[in-house]
Amino acid sequence: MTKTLRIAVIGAGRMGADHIQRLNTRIHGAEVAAVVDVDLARAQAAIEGIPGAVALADAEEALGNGDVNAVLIATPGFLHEDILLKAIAKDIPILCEKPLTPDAGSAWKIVEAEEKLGHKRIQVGFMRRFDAEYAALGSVIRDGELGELLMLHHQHRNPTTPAGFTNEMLINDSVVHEFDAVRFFTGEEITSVQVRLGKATRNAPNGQHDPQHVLLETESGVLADVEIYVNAQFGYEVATQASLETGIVSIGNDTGPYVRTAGRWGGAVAPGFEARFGAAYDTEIQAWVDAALCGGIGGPSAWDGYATAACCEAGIEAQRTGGKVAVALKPKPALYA
Ligand code: ISE
Repeated sequence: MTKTLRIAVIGAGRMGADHIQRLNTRIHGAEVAAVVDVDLARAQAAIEGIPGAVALADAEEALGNGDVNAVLIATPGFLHEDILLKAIAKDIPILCEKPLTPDAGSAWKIVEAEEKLGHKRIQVGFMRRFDAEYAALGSVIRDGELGELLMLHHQHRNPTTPAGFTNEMLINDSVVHEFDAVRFFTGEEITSVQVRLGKATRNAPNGQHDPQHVLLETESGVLADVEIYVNAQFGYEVATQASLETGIVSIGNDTGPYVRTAGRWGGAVAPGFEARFGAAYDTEIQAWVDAALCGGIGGPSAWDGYATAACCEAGIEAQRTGGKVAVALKPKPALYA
Protein backbone atom coordinates (compact mmCIF):
# COMPACT_ATOMS: atom_id res chain seq x y z
CA MET A 1 0.00 0.00 0.00
CA THR A 2 1.24 3.52 -0.89
CA LYS A 3 2.43 5.44 2.19
CA THR A 4 2.40 8.91 0.66
CA LEU A 5 0.25 10.41 -2.05
CA ARG A 6 2.44 12.13 -4.64
CA ILE A 7 -0.10 14.47 -6.14
CA ALA A 8 -0.26 16.23 -9.48
CA VAL A 9 -2.31 19.40 -9.00
CA ILE A 10 -3.92 20.35 -12.31
CA GLY A 11 -4.65 24.09 -12.43
CA ALA A 12 -2.66 26.65 -10.44
CA GLY A 13 -5.36 29.35 -10.35
CA ARG A 14 -7.09 30.63 -7.23
CA MET A 15 -8.37 27.25 -5.96
CA GLY A 16 -5.38 25.23 -7.18
CA ALA A 17 -2.92 27.61 -5.49
CA ASP A 18 -4.90 27.40 -2.25
CA HIS A 19 -4.79 23.57 -2.34
CA ILE A 20 -1.06 23.55 -3.17
CA GLN A 21 -0.39 25.69 -0.13
CA ARG A 22 -2.50 23.46 2.13
CA LEU A 23 -0.93 20.23 0.79
CA ASN A 24 2.52 21.68 1.30
CA THR A 25 1.97 22.95 4.84
CA ARG A 26 -0.92 21.29 6.67
CA ILE A 27 -1.87 17.95 5.13
CA HIS A 28 -0.26 14.72 6.33
CA GLY A 29 0.47 11.76 4.07
CA ALA A 30 0.60 13.78 0.84
CA GLU A 31 3.09 15.83 -1.16
CA VAL A 32 2.83 17.98 -4.26
CA ALA A 33 4.78 16.10 -6.96
CA ALA A 34 3.72 18.20 -9.97
CA VAL A 35 1.78 21.34 -10.78
CA VAL A 36 0.21 21.70 -14.21
CA ASP A 37 -1.02 24.93 -15.74
CA VAL A 38 -1.36 26.08 -19.35
CA ASP A 39 0.48 29.15 -18.07
CA LEU A 40 3.81 27.47 -17.29
CA ALA A 41 5.12 30.54 -15.44
CA ARG A 42 2.14 30.25 -13.05
CA ALA A 43 2.92 26.53 -12.49
CA GLN A 44 6.57 27.39 -11.85
CA ALA A 45 5.61 30.08 -9.33
CA ALA A 46 3.33 27.59 -7.57
CA ILE A 47 6.08 24.99 -6.98
CA GLU A 48 8.57 27.48 -5.57
CA GLY A 49 9.85 26.16 -2.25
CA ILE A 50 8.37 22.67 -2.77
CA PRO A 51 11.27 20.20 -2.94
CA GLY A 52 11.01 17.60 -5.72
CA ALA A 53 7.97 19.16 -7.42
CA VAL A 54 7.96 19.78 -11.17
CA ALA A 55 6.05 22.40 -13.17
CA LEU A 56 4.38 21.26 -16.39
CA ALA A 57 2.02 22.68 -19.01
CA ASP A 58 0.36 19.37 -19.95
CA ALA A 59 -1.88 17.24 -17.69
CA GLU A 60 -1.20 14.05 -19.65
CA GLU A 61 2.53 14.44 -19.07
CA ALA A 62 1.91 14.77 -15.33
CA LEU A 63 -0.29 11.64 -15.27
CA GLY A 64 2.47 9.73 -17.10
CA ASN A 65 5.13 10.87 -14.61
CA GLY A 66 6.28 7.83 -12.58
CA ASP A 67 6.56 10.01 -9.46
CA VAL A 68 2.82 10.86 -9.52
CA ASN A 69 0.29 8.50 -7.88
CA ALA A 70 -2.74 10.79 -7.33
CA VAL A 71 -4.34 13.82 -8.93
CA LEU A 72 -6.16 16.91 -7.69
CA ILE A 73 -8.12 18.65 -10.45
CA ALA A 74 -8.66 22.38 -9.93
CA THR A 75 -9.17 23.66 -13.47
CA PRO A 76 -12.47 25.30 -14.52
CA GLY A 77 -15.33 22.76 -14.67
CA PHE A 78 -15.63 22.61 -18.46
CA LEU A 79 -12.06 21.15 -18.62
CA HIS A 80 -12.65 18.33 -16.11
CA GLU A 81 -14.05 15.55 -18.33
CA ASP A 82 -10.93 14.88 -20.38
CA ILE A 83 -8.53 14.89 -17.39
CA LEU A 84 -10.93 12.73 -15.34
CA LEU A 85 -11.16 10.07 -18.06
CA LYS A 86 -7.36 9.95 -18.34
CA ALA A 87 -6.91 9.73 -14.56
CA ILE A 88 -9.57 7.00 -14.26
CA ALA A 89 -7.70 5.02 -16.93
CA LYS A 90 -4.62 5.19 -14.64
CA ASP A 91 -6.74 3.94 -11.70
CA ILE A 92 -5.29 6.50 -9.25
CA PRO A 93 -7.00 8.52 -6.45
CA ILE A 94 -8.71 11.66 -7.77
CA LEU A 95 -9.95 14.74 -5.96
CA CYS A 96 -11.98 16.73 -8.47
CA GLU A 97 -13.08 20.24 -7.59
CA LYS A 98 -16.78 20.97 -8.19
CA PRO A 99 -18.51 20.79 -10.57
CA LEU A 100 -17.55 17.22 -11.55
CA THR A 101 -18.51 18.36 -15.06
CA PRO A 102 -21.01 21.09 -16.00
CA ASP A 103 -23.72 18.85 -17.53
CA ALA A 104 -25.37 15.50 -16.86
CA GLY A 105 -24.25 13.75 -20.09
CA SER A 106 -20.53 14.27 -19.48
CA ALA A 107 -20.88 13.52 -15.73
CA TRP A 108 -22.62 10.22 -16.56
CA LYS A 109 -19.65 9.23 -18.76
CA ILE A 110 -17.43 9.67 -15.70
CA VAL A 111 -19.76 7.55 -13.54
CA GLU A 112 -19.74 4.82 -16.23
CA ALA A 113 -15.95 4.88 -16.50
CA GLU A 114 -15.57 4.55 -12.72
CA GLU A 115 -18.20 1.82 -12.59
CA LYS A 116 -16.14 -0.13 -15.14
CA LEU A 117 -13.14 0.14 -12.80
CA GLY A 118 -15.31 -1.51 -10.15
CA HIS A 119 -14.23 0.73 -7.27
CA LYS A 120 -14.52 4.39 -6.28
CA ARG A 121 -11.56 6.56 -7.13
CA ILE A 122 -13.20 10.00 -7.44
CA GLN A 123 -14.02 12.32 -4.57
CA VAL A 124 -15.79 15.54 -5.58
CA GLY A 125 -14.81 18.81 -3.86
CA PHE A 126 -18.02 19.74 -2.10
CA MET A 127 -16.15 21.17 0.88
CA ARG A 128 -19.22 22.49 2.70
CA ARG A 129 -19.97 18.95 3.93
CA PHE A 130 -16.76 19.28 6.00
CA ASP A 131 -17.70 22.66 7.55
CA ALA A 132 -18.36 22.26 11.30
CA GLU A 133 -21.70 24.11 11.18
CA TYR A 134 -22.91 22.20 8.11
CA ALA A 135 -22.03 18.93 9.85
CA ALA A 136 -23.87 20.08 13.01
CA LEU A 137 -27.02 21.04 11.09
CA GLY A 138 -26.84 17.72 9.22
CA SER A 139 -26.81 15.91 12.59
CA VAL A 140 -29.75 17.93 13.96
CA ILE A 141 -31.79 17.01 10.87
CA ARG A 142 -30.80 13.32 10.85
CA ASP A 143 -31.27 12.87 14.63
CA GLY A 144 -34.86 14.09 14.28
CA GLU A 145 -34.70 16.01 17.60
CA LEU A 146 -36.66 18.94 16.07
CA GLY A 147 -38.99 16.76 14.01
CA GLU A 148 -39.07 16.59 10.23
CA LEU A 149 -37.21 19.05 8.02
CA LEU A 150 -39.71 21.13 6.05
CA MET A 151 -37.83 23.95 4.30
CA LEU A 152 -34.30 25.23 3.70
CA HIS A 153 -33.44 28.87 2.98
CA HIS A 154 -29.99 29.54 1.56
CA GLN A 155 -28.12 32.80 0.99
CA HIS A 156 -25.03 32.54 -1.20
CA ARG A 157 -23.25 35.86 -1.69
CA ASN A 158 -19.90 36.63 -3.28
CA PRO A 159 -18.28 40.09 -3.42
CA THR A 160 -17.59 40.05 -7.19
CA THR A 161 -17.03 37.57 -10.01
CA PRO A 162 -13.81 36.86 -11.91
CA ALA A 163 -13.54 37.72 -15.63
CA GLY A 164 -15.36 35.19 -17.80
CA PHE A 165 -17.96 34.27 -15.15
CA THR A 166 -21.05 33.64 -17.29
CA ASN A 167 -24.73 33.81 -16.39
CA GLU A 168 -24.84 29.98 -16.50
CA MET A 169 -22.00 29.82 -13.96
CA LEU A 170 -24.26 31.37 -11.30
CA ILE A 171 -25.93 27.96 -11.46
CA ASN A 172 -23.20 25.45 -12.39
CA ASP A 173 -20.30 27.02 -10.49
CA SER A 174 -22.09 28.60 -7.50
CA VAL A 175 -25.57 27.09 -6.86
CA VAL A 176 -24.03 23.65 -7.51
CA HIS A 177 -22.93 23.91 -3.85
CA GLU A 178 -26.55 24.32 -2.70
CA PHE A 179 -27.64 21.41 -4.93
CA ASP A 180 -25.17 19.29 -3.00
CA ALA A 181 -26.05 20.87 0.36
CA VAL A 182 -29.78 20.16 -0.09
CA ARG A 183 -29.01 16.53 -1.03
CA PHE A 184 -26.66 16.30 1.98
CA PHE A 185 -29.18 17.74 4.46
CA THR A 186 -32.18 15.79 3.20
CA GLY A 187 -30.53 12.54 2.06
CA GLU A 188 -32.85 12.83 -0.96
CA GLU A 189 -32.50 13.65 -4.62
CA ILE A 190 -33.73 16.96 -6.01
CA THR A 191 -36.71 16.52 -8.32
CA SER A 192 -37.17 19.99 -9.84
CA VAL A 193 -35.50 23.37 -10.23
CA GLN A 194 -37.03 26.75 -10.93
CA VAL A 195 -35.18 30.05 -11.41
CA ARG A 196 -36.69 33.53 -11.10
CA LEU A 197 -34.94 36.64 -12.33
CA GLY A 198 -36.01 39.80 -10.56
CA LYS A 199 -34.54 43.24 -10.26
CA ALA A 200 -30.83 43.12 -11.11
CA THR A 201 -27.88 44.95 -9.58
CA ARG A 202 -26.04 47.53 -11.68
CA ASN A 203 -22.79 46.04 -10.38
CA ALA A 204 -23.00 42.84 -12.45
CA PRO A 205 -20.91 42.58 -15.63
CA ASN A 206 -22.66 42.52 -19.01
CA GLY A 207 -24.51 39.28 -19.71
CA GLN A 208 -24.99 38.36 -16.05
CA HIS A 209 -28.37 38.72 -14.36
CA ASP A 210 -27.59 39.02 -10.66
CA PRO A 211 -29.06 38.16 -8.16
CA GLN A 212 -31.24 35.14 -9.03
CA HIS A 213 -33.75 33.23 -6.94
CA VAL A 214 -33.63 29.43 -7.26
CA LEU A 215 -36.34 27.12 -5.92
CA LEU A 216 -35.76 23.38 -5.51
CA GLU A 217 -37.96 20.52 -4.46
CA THR A 218 -36.84 17.14 -3.11
CA GLU A 219 -38.37 13.66 -3.35
CA SER A 220 -40.39 14.03 -0.11
CA GLY A 221 -41.47 17.61 -0.93
CA VAL A 222 -38.91 19.60 1.08
CA LEU A 223 -38.70 23.05 -0.54
CA ALA A 224 -35.37 24.87 -0.65
CA ASP A 225 -34.75 28.38 -1.92
CA VAL A 226 -31.42 29.95 -2.79
CA GLU A 227 -30.57 33.61 -3.22
CA ILE A 228 -27.51 33.54 -5.45
CA TYR A 229 -25.96 37.00 -5.50
CA VAL A 230 -22.42 36.99 -6.85
CA ASN A 231 -21.68 40.73 -7.10
CA ALA A 232 -22.87 41.67 -3.62
CA GLN A 233 -19.78 43.87 -3.08
CA PHE A 234 -19.70 43.68 0.73
CA GLY A 235 -17.98 40.29 1.14
CA TYR A 236 -18.48 36.52 1.09
CA GLU A 237 -21.47 35.06 2.90
CA VAL A 238 -22.91 31.57 2.80
CA ALA A 239 -25.75 30.97 5.23
CA THR A 240 -28.61 28.53 5.68
CA GLN A 241 -31.77 28.56 7.76
CA ALA A 242 -33.59 25.26 8.25
CA SER A 243 -37.27 25.14 9.27
CA LEU A 244 -38.16 21.96 11.13
CA GLU A 245 -41.39 20.90 12.85
CA THR A 246 -40.38 22.19 16.28
CA GLY A 247 -37.50 24.57 15.65
CA ILE A 248 -35.52 26.83 13.34
CA VAL A 249 -31.76 26.36 12.92
CA SER A 250 -29.50 28.99 11.37
CA ILE A 251 -25.86 28.53 10.33
CA GLY A 252 -23.25 30.65 8.58
CA ASN A 253 -24.28 34.16 9.57
CA ASP A 254 -21.84 34.96 12.31
CA THR A 255 -18.11 35.19 11.93
CA GLY A 256 -16.47 36.00 15.25
CA PRO A 257 -15.13 37.71 17.15
CA TYR A 258 -18.14 39.90 17.99
CA VAL A 259 -16.89 43.36 18.96
CA ARG A 260 -18.56 46.27 20.77
CA THR A 261 -16.59 49.48 20.86
CA ALA A 262 -17.08 53.24 20.67
CA GLY A 263 -19.74 54.00 18.06
CA ARG A 264 -20.07 50.52 16.54
CA TRP A 265 -20.74 46.86 17.21
CA GLY A 266 -20.58 43.66 15.18
CA GLY A 267 -18.50 40.85 13.73
CA ALA A 268 -16.40 40.33 10.63
CA VAL A 269 -17.39 39.49 7.04
CA ALA A 270 -15.17 36.94 5.27
CA PRO A 271 -13.56 38.36 2.11
CA GLY A 272 -13.78 35.12 0.11
CA PHE A 273 -14.29 31.35 0.14
CA GLU A 274 -10.68 30.62 1.18
CA ALA A 275 -11.27 32.38 4.53
CA ARG A 276 -14.88 31.26 5.04
CA PHE A 277 -14.22 27.58 4.28
CA GLY A 278 -10.47 27.29 5.01
CA ALA A 279 -10.93 24.81 7.86
CA ALA A 280 -13.49 22.82 5.82
CA TYR A 281 -11.04 22.54 2.89
CA ASP A 282 -8.31 21.30 5.24
CA THR A 283 -10.62 18.64 6.70
CA GLU A 284 -11.87 17.67 3.24
CA ILE A 285 -8.40 17.21 1.74
CA GLN A 286 -7.11 15.31 4.78
CA ALA A 287 -10.16 12.99 4.61
CA TRP A 288 -9.45 12.38 0.91
CA VAL A 289 -5.74 11.64 1.52
CA ASP A 290 -6.44 9.31 4.47
CA ALA A 291 -9.07 7.37 2.51
CA ALA A 292 -7.03 7.30 -0.71
CA LEU A 293 -4.06 5.79 1.15
CA CYS A 294 -6.41 2.94 2.11
CA GLY A 295 -7.74 2.60 -1.46
CA GLY A 296 -11.07 4.47 -1.04
CA ILE A 297 -12.64 7.93 -1.02
CA GLY A 298 -13.45 10.07 2.03
CA GLY A 299 -16.34 12.23 0.85
CA PRO A 300 -18.84 12.95 -1.95
CA SER A 301 -18.62 10.51 -4.86
CA ALA A 302 -18.91 10.69 -8.64
CA TRP A 303 -22.62 9.90 -8.16
CA ASP A 304 -22.96 13.12 -6.13
CA GLY A 305 -21.12 14.89 -8.94
CA TYR A 306 -23.50 13.41 -11.53
CA ALA A 307 -26.68 14.12 -9.53
CA THR A 308 -25.67 17.76 -9.00
CA ALA A 309 -24.68 18.10 -12.68
CA ALA A 310 -28.21 16.97 -13.59
CA CYS A 311 -29.56 19.71 -11.27
CA CYS A 312 -27.27 22.26 -12.97
CA GLU A 313 -28.58 21.22 -16.38
CA ALA A 314 -32.17 21.62 -15.18
CA GLY A 315 -31.23 24.93 -13.51
CA ILE A 316 -29.79 26.37 -16.70
CA GLU A 317 -32.89 25.39 -18.66
CA ALA A 318 -35.01 26.96 -15.91
CA GLN A 319 -32.90 30.12 -16.11
CA ARG A 320 -33.60 30.28 -19.85
CA THR A 321 -37.29 29.36 -19.85
CA GLY A 322 -38.53 30.61 -16.49
CA GLY A 323 -40.37 27.30 -16.02
CA LYS A 324 -40.17 24.57 -13.41
CA VAL A 325 -37.80 21.94 -14.85
CA ALA A 326 -37.78 18.30 -13.71
CA VAL A 327 -34.39 16.76 -12.83
CA ALA A 328 -33.90 13.53 -14.79
CA LEU A 329 -31.59 10.99 -13.12
CA LYS A 330 -30.54 7.59 -14.40
CA PRO A 331 -30.80 4.70 -11.91
CA LYS A 332 -28.00 4.72 -9.33
CA PRO A 333 -25.36 2.06 -10.08
CA ALA A 334 -24.72 -0.52 -7.33
CA LEU A 335 -21.22 0.90 -6.77
CA TYR A 336 -22.79 3.99 -5.15
CA ALA A 337 -25.59 2.27 -3.21
C1 ISE B 1 -16.54 29.34 -6.50
O1 ISE B 1 -16.03 28.55 -7.55
C2 ISE B 1 -16.78 28.51 -5.29
O2 ISE B 1 -16.72 27.30 -5.30
C3 ISE B 1 -17.31 29.26 -4.14
O3 ISE B 1 -17.50 28.43 -3.03
C4 ISE B 1 -18.62 29.90 -4.53
O4 ISE B 1 -19.10 30.67 -3.48
C5 ISE B 1 -18.46 30.76 -5.77
O5 ISE B 1 -19.71 31.28 -6.15
C6 ISE B 1 -17.86 29.96 -6.92
O6 ISE B 1 -17.65 30.80 -8.03
